Amino acid sequence: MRVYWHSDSLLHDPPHEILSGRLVTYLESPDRVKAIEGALEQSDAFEVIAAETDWPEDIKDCILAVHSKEYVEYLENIYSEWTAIGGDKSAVFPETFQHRSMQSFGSRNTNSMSPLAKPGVYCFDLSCPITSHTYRAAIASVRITLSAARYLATARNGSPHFGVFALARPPGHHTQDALCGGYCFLNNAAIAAKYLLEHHGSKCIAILDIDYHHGNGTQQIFYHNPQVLYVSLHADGDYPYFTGSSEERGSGPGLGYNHNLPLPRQRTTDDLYCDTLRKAADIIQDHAEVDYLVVSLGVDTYSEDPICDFLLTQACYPRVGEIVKSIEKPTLFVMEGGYHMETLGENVRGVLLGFEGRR
Ligand code: OKS
Ligand code: ZN
Repeated sequence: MRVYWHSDSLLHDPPHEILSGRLVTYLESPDRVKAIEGALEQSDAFEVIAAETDWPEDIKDCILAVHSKEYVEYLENIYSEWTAIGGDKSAVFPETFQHRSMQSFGSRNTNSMSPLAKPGVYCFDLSCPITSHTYRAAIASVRITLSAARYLATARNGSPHFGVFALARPPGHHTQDALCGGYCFLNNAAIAAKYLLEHHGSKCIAILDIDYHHGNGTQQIFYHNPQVLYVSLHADGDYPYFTGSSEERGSGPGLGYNHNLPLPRQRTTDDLYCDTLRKAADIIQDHAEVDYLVVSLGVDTYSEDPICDFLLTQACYPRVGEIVKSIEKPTLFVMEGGYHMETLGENVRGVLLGFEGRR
């Protein structure tokens, strides 16, 4: 299986975040990429490739098919605006959040706002500090994902089990059209889905999100869109807290194209997880029009992960890969979460080898 990565994705390295009120070292560290790459290089099943720099379609247009221009300009420019008025040089952090009850006095154009105010419009939490290199890293993450998507669309050899892995970082599934959070700046999986629809003649994409957390961003981006079927397994009632209920089914023409399968914290075992994943696979297979599968791959479902309350063992990951394989679609795996450094690489490798029918 081909694996795409890019060294620029390591440049995003914020000093800290706030987790349950504590100032801690940033969990979503560049070492994650090195750990995953190291584990994949131990197997001859993988070929690791640097994402190409020449991109025929304009990468910016692909991003703007998902995210607003104002939001992308925020990511690009806020660090210099913030430091110019004396903000801390390590990273931009929100100082306030524009709560919905504070929006009723006429919405001002964010261009006229102080650099101290903008993060409160474009961020929903404190996990998206923007350093001098964050924008560049986020673009690299998109480049990785689009390179993998293009390879999937052009080089697939007719086998229904054809897969490719985008070792993307920073992750993406929490980013909405104009709102970042949860370590995510640009929604890689959503951008890839749009790219396959608009540039490779796809009629319908399924996004299967198996990260521990609900992908509120991907859900929001495609909530009204019947061309993208979003199916998510995630911890019930955990971060990002306000989304992920099974009652969120899509809206307007998108009604019926959003499926949330929340799982109980403290009680989700390998068997319950795999049974639920088979239900997700059935939902996707019920939509014969799906021509590509995008998997938002998080392995923060592992029991030892620092922010996980499931009971999964490492033996679960090859089983997850086999179930994804059973969907029988050309498949783009896109990296999302996973923070237990000792097992992160092995667990990702387990999923991908399970998909390939190997050990
Ligand atoms: C608080 C961070 C809370 C957890 C963020 C979860 C990120 C993730 N600063 N999403 O899939 O793994
Ligand atoms: Zn996660």
